[in-house]
Amino acid sequence: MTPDAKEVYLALGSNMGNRKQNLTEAIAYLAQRVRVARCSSIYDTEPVGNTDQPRFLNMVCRIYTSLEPRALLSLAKGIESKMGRVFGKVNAPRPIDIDILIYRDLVLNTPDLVIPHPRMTRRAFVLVPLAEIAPGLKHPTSGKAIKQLLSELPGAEDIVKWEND
Ligand code: PH2
Ligand code: MG
Ligand code: MG
Repeated sequence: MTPDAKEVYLALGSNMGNRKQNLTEAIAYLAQRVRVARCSSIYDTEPVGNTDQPRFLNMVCRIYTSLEPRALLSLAKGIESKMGRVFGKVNAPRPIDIDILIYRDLVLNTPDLVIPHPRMTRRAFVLVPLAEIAPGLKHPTSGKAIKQLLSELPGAEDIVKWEND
């Protein structure tokens, strides 16, 4: 590992096309540029927000990278475009969405990039897989461990471990 590699958590989601294959392909693209250390199980999740769209497959990965946050965001957006994501419509179905959840202990508030991800503490489709691989990880702004944040969720989201399509 390069000495300046940072521990970063990414969320991956797909609700268009072959969802499993899309996750696998996105991880392969990521692995060309960063070290993908560990990924969670895959979860089949009901759409949150715009509920009038297909169910998602979601997972999270711990990666190590020396890319700065903005460069990592560009990498993620580049992979999303390469995989056929059309930008413009907010919360429309997408073959792949790659979000930066946590970048070490960094707190960043800019118009186009907010870290930690501003909605992660409210979303079971993020916290369930994240608690699987990093239960004791401290969320930088709340100071709470991931498993604590998960225990505080109302638990209304429908999330099942994914077996097959
Ligand atoms: N992503 C969204 C909005 N809603 N719902 C689920 N279940 N999974 C997602 O990845 C997701 C969502 C915006 O990025
Ligand atoms: Mg997202
Ligand atoms: Mg996104």
